Amino acid sequence: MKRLTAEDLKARMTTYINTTYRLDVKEATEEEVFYALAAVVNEQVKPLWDKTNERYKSEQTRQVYYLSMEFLIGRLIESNLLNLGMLKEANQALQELGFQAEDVFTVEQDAALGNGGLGRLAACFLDSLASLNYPGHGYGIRYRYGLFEQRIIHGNQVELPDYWLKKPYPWEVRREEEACVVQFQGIVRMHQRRNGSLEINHEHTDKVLAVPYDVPVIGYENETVNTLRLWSAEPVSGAPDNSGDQEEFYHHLDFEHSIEQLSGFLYPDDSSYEGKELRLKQQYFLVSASVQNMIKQFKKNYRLSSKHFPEKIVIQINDTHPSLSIPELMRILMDEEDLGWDEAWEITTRVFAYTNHTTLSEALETWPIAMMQKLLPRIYMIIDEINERFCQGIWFDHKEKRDKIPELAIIADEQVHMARLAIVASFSVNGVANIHTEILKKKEMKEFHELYPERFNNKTNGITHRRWLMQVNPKLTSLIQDIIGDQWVKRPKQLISLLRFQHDKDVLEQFAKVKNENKLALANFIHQQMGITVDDQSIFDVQIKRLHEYKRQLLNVFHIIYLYNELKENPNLDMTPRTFIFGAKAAPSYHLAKEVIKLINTVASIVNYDKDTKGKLKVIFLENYNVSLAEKIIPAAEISEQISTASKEASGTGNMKFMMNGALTMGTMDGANVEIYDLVGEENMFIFGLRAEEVLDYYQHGGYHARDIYNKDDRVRRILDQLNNGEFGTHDIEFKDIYYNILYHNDPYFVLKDFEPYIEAHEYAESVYRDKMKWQRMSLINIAHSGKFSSDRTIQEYVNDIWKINPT
Ligand code: B1N
Repeated sequence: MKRLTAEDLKARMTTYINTTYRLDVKEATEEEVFYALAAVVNEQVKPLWDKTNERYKSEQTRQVYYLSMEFLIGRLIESNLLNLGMLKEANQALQELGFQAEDVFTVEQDAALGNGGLGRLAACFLDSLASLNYPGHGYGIRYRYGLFEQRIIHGNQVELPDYWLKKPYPWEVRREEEACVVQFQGIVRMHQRRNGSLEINHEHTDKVLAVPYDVPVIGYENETVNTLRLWSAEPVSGAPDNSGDQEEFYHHLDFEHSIEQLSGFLYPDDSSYEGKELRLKQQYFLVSASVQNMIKQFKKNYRLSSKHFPEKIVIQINDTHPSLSIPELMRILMDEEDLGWDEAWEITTRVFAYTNHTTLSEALETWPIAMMQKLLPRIYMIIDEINERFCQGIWFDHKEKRDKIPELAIIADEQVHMARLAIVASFSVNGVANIHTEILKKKEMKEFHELYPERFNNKTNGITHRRWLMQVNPKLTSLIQDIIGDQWVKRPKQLISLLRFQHDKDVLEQFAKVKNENKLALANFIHQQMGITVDDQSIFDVQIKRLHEYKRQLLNVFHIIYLYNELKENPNLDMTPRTFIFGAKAAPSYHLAKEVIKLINTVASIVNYDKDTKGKLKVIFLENYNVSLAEKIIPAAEISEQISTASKEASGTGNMKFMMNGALTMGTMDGANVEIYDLVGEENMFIFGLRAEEVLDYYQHGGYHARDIYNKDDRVRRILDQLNNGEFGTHDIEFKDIYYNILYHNDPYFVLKDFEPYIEAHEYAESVYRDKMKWQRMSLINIAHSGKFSSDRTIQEYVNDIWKINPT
C-alpha cells in the first residue's frame, strides 16, 4: 500500500471538501476538514481491512477475541494516521491548507467507552495485536453515552451526559447483515426426544436486536486491519401483536421502551460495582451477541463442525464482566448445536481464558440467584449444573477440600459468584502484574490455585508506545531517534541503548530541553483553560487517575497542606517551586471520593491566591480527565504519583506511560511499580511506605491505630483539625467526613501511616531536583527501561502462553 504524501493528502482532502460540501478549502471549517481527513484515511483503510478479513478466512486462521464491557479508545485520528505512516504528512498538509492540526484533530470526540485502566488496556491491546500482525479482535458495547463529562462547579464534581455520537462518528461502519437476536426472560420447557435426549425450548422471551458497528483497528506500518465490533441494541422489527393477551401486549410495549437502555450508557464505576439489573442485562447482551456472532462466522468461513471450535477460537474475558459468555457458549452448543453436556463442556473449557484485574472485595461481582433466574432462566440452569458438577468433583476427587466447598461453590449464599465461574471454566487465569498474581495465588484465590495450579499465570500489563510515546510526545520521539535510531519503534526494548548516553551531558541537556518545551505547552494549556499562570520552572508533580480511596489522592493533598502550613509559618522557606496537577473523576455515587475532589479544589483556591505561597506552590485540578487530557499532561510531567496503599493497585498503567515519557515515579511497592523498581533500582525512583505484606498483615491481625499518629505527629494533627474545624473553608465548606473516616474508621488505607515516609520521599526528590544533571540521568534511565512496558511485550506473552495464535 502506497503511503500518501502531504501533497496527496491535500489533493484528496480538497476534492472531498469541494464535492461533499461544495466549498473551497479556504471556506471550510475545522469540522469539515476533519471529516475530509477521516474520509481519506478510511479510503486507505478499506482495502486493507477487506484483505485482512479475506486472509483470515482463506487461511482458516486461529483467532483471539477480546471480550470486554469497556474499550477506552479516546480519539483515533492521530493514531490512525501514525499507524498508516502519515501523521507527519497530515500535519504538514493541514498546515499548508491553512489549518492548525490540533484544532482539526480535536473536532473528534473522545470515545470514552471505558472508565479507566481496564478499558484503556483493552484499547492498547487491540493496537498491539494489529501492529504485531496478530488475528485478534475486540467485542464490546456501543454505549450511546460514554463516561460522563465532569465539570467542577464551586469545587464540586458535577456530571453531564457524554453524548459522543452527536456528530457522526467517522470510524464506525454499521453492519446490519450481521445483526442477531438476544433473548431475555421467558419460560424454559424441556421435552424428552424419542432417543432419550432432551430438547430445550425457550419460549415467550423478550427479544432484542443486536446490531454491530465495526471500527477498524489499524496495525502500525503493516497491512493488518483488525476489527473492534461494538453492539447496539434495537427493537426487533415487526409491530407487536395486539390480538391476544392484553397483559402480554403491555409487557411487550414496556419492554420495547426499555430496549434502548441496553446500550444506553456505560456504568461509571471503576473497581467497584453496583449490582443493578440493567448492568446484568448489558453484560448478557454483549456476550450473547458476541458468542452467536463468533459461531456464525466460524461455521460460515471455516466450514467445520463445532467440535473444532477450540482449535480456531480463543476468547479472553476482561475481568468477570463478560463471564456469562461461558454459559452462553454452553447453551448454544447444547440447545442449538445439539451437543451433549460433556462434549459442550470439553469445548467450552478449551476456549475461555480469564483475566482478573482487582482483588478489591467491592469489585467482586456476585448476582442474586433470583435476579439471574428471572432474567436469564436458561443461563441460570446451566450455571447451576456447572456448579453441581464442580462441587461433586470436589466431594469425590478432592476429599481434602470438602470443607472448603462453601467458599469454592459458584452458587452460594443466594448469589452467583462470577469469578468462581470464570476460574472453573477457563483453561487460563491471569493477574496483571507479578505482585497481583502472587496475591491471587496465595490469598484471594488460594483454594482455586491449589486445585488448578497450572491454570494460573501472570501477564504484566503494558501500554502502546505508539500512542503513549510516539503520538503524544513527538519531540522526545525525534530526540530518541536522533540518538539511537529507530529500531526501538518495532522493538521497544531497544530503548535500552539510551543507557550508553547517561553520562553524556550534552544529551542530557537535550532531554531537559524537550521536557521544558512540553512543560511550557502544558502551562499554556492550563492558562488557557483556567486562567491560572503556572511557573514552567517549577516541579510538575502529577497525579491523574480515577478518584478512589485506595489510590490515595488524599495522601497527596495532605502533603500539599503540610507544605502550605510550613510556608505560612515561614514564608521565606527555601523551597523549589512546585506545581501539583490533578485529574480525576469520581463515581457519581462515591461520596467520599467526591469530598476529596472538593478538598483538592478548596486547597487549590486557597494556596493559589495566598501571598505567602506565591511563586512556590500551585495546585491545579484539571476538569474532565480523559484520554485526550492524559495525552497533554503526561509528556510534561516530572514526578509521577503512584501512591496506592500497597497490595491494592493490581497493576496500574499510568505509571508506565509516565516512565516512558521521562517522569520519575514517586510510589509505593504496589502493582507494576514493583517491576519498575526491579528495572531501574531504588536510586532511580522514590519508593516509600508500607509494603504489601505489612498492609495485609495489619488487615489480618490488626495492630494499626491511626489515632496514635494523630496524637503524636503535630503536622498530622494540624491537618486533620483544619479539616474538622472548617479552617479550610470559607463559609459552609468543611471536611468532617474525611476527618471521621480517618480517625473513627481507623484510616482504612493507611494515609497517616505512610504520611511521614511520603514527606521524606518528597524532600529527597526535591533535593535531587536541585541537581539538574542527576535528575535528567535518572529520567533517561527510566525511559531506557520503559520498553518492557510496551503492550507489544504483553501481547507476545499472551500469544505464547495462552492464545497460541500465529502472526499473518
Ligand atoms: O485494571 C487495570 C489495572 O492496571 C488497575 O490496577 C486496576 O485497578 C484496573 C469494575 C474495574 N481493576 N478492576 C477494574 C473496572 C470497571 C469495573 O466496572 C472493575 N479496573 C481495574 C488494568 O489491568
